Amino acid sequence: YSSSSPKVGILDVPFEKGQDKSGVEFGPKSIRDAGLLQKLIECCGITDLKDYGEVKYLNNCRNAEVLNMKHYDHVISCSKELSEQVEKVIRDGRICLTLGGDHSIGIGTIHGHMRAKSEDLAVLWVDAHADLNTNRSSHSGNIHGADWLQCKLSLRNLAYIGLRSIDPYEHVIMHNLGISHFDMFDIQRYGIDTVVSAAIDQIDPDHNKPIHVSFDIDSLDPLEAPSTGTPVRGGLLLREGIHIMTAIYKTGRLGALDLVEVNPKIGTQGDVERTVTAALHIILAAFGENRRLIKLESNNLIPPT
Ligand code: 6HN
Ligand code: MN
Ligand code: MN
Ligand code: MN
Repeated sequence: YSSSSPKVGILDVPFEKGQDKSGVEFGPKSIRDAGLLQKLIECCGITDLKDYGEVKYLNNCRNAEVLNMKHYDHVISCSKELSEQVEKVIRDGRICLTLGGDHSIGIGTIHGHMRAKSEDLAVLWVDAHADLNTNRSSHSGNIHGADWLQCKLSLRNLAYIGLRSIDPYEHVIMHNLGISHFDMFDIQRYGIDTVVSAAIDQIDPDHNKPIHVSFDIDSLDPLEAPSTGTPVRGGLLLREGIHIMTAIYKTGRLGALDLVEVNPKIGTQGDVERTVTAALHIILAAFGENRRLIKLESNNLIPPT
């Protein structure tokens, strides 16, 4: 990986209509208020950081009603606009950091990333859930858990880490289509370092593709990140999440990162702070925070006299 710091572009998507709980639309603001931009500069040495602001959309596909897909029209309208914005950020030569919002925004970010770089994109989906339902299989009708298969992404280019709550139908699709997935059992058994290398090897065997990471904060254990809409116990420790992102940083091929499902309206003030700082650490690790510390320390070592 190169030692010069990457150019970064940040997008906010205060979108909440892919799920039922209000508050996730304030995720981007809560992460920014914790000092995101300044920390990217100070802790990761990012010198070229451009703020693209908030993605706003017009709901202009009113006739798009799909059975058992709540707010399908909004999700489609927002995804289209988001896709264009992500494409623009990446065409500007930047890594696109997208702050959600619920996880339905992954439809737009992956689509935009593919348009800017290549359809041969490696996607790592870090989540307690597989988010693989379609309108026919979903029990909840919530799109954050559904249906981004429509994009042209080859399923060989997709791997999951952190799974522990999978609907029966999702498990059937995952196995029938042979989608790589590493659940909590695998992490316990092999350790996070082995799991993340195996995941990267599966989706990017020649180590030459742009990488997209879609990080759902609920992949972390609720002890680490309680303020989220669908917490599931038995999840990743923050240090495991950080390890995943550090491994991605070291590839030097991160093209876009989504950080989604932080809901600052859930839990106590302490819960929210904990969740937001966890999100912050995940993002900073993806941009080399921990690697940089190691480098700085070794440069500053004063030999004994
Ligand atoms: N998330 N599989 C469930 C559903 O509603 O389709 C849960 C999805 C949760 C989505 O937060 O990642
Ligand atoms: Mn998700
Ligand atoms: Mn999830
Ligand atoms: Mn399985």
